[in-house]
Amino acid sequence: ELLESEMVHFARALRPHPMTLQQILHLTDPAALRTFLLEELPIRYARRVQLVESLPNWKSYPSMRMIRSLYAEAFRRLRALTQDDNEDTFRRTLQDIKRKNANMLFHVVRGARAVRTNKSFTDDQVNRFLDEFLTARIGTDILSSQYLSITRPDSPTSIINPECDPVTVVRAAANDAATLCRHHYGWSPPIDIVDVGQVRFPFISQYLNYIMFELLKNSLRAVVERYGSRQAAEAYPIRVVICGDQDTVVLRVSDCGGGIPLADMDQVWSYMFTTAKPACEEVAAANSASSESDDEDSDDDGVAPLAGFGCGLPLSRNYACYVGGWLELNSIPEFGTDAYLYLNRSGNGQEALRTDIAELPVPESLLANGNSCDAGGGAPLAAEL
Ligand code: W6P
Repeated sequence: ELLESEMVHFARALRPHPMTLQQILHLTDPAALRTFLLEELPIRYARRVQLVESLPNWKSYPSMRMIRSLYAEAFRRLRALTQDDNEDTFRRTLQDIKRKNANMLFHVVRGARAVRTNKSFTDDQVNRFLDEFLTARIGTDILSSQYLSITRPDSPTSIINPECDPVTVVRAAANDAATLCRHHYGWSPPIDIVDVGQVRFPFISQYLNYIMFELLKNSLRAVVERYGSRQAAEAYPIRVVICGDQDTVVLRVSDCGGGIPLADMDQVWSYMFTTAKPACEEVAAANSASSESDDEDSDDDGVAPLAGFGCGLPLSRNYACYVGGWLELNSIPEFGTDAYLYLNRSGNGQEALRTDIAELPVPESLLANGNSCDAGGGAPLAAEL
């Protein structure tokens, strides 16, 4: 009860403080960062709880119940800490939260797809929910990772690379994507990396790697399917251009893989669609897997998170947008596709967190009896969490 009302208070009366990569990069004093995070993370987790509760009938979706309870638990554990606890206690708490939340992406995308099967929402609404949720998740993830990175006993460092070299990142992503492509198809099309001028900028290398790996996989697959052999594809290399000015780093990936039908351009950005398998099959699988209990950890078998999950493009754009970047796809049907990734070079873009709360409905936990709500009616659950 105390926890519930405290979470409501945090979510409604307090605001997260959107940061820039430059600011996070310079949070290098463990004690100061801990003081900040002891206040900031509970605010952000409480809002995540409230975001889940803003979905009508969220209680009828096992994934949503699980997500809510994971964040409520994270909130509770952080609020139980005080300034007097030592750095190690705080560190272990963050590590534990991180470990418990490792499959969050899987749960929320699956949950959102299940929500969508009830007709009370449009794709647009569910996609917007996911964009807001996932952007907020990147934020807490980076802040926690920053603390864990600067307090690492072996080599304390920042989660943000102040001198991120996009060419090095692209080369690594291209090698990985080509290896995967060869594994899958037996050969892989050529990739040309055009390095125009020595760009260095503060960024999270893992995120840039994720985005470029995702784009290159798509281009490779398109070229493989269009040309059929390395020899035939030799004249149509995938080209990556890396350049930009003082303010912006631009990475363009061009392929001659036949393009995307213009009518399909919208669904490329939807979390609800996947080229791997139809979203409805996954939802069906998810529903049957979770109808017995809330144990949804069947995905946790060491496979790379979200491999083949089918929403790499919207996720990539979400990463890009987190600090004021942008990702765009342009198709020439029957010819090829250009992907443009724009990133803020200064590191001064603020986290794209929603800081207003006016539109959020009164949280259910404030309402009289717990089993309220209407709209749709998902499968009732046997057991409460
Ligand atoms: C395609 C489809 C696609 C998606 C994303 C990036 C590049 C490409 N190329 O044919």
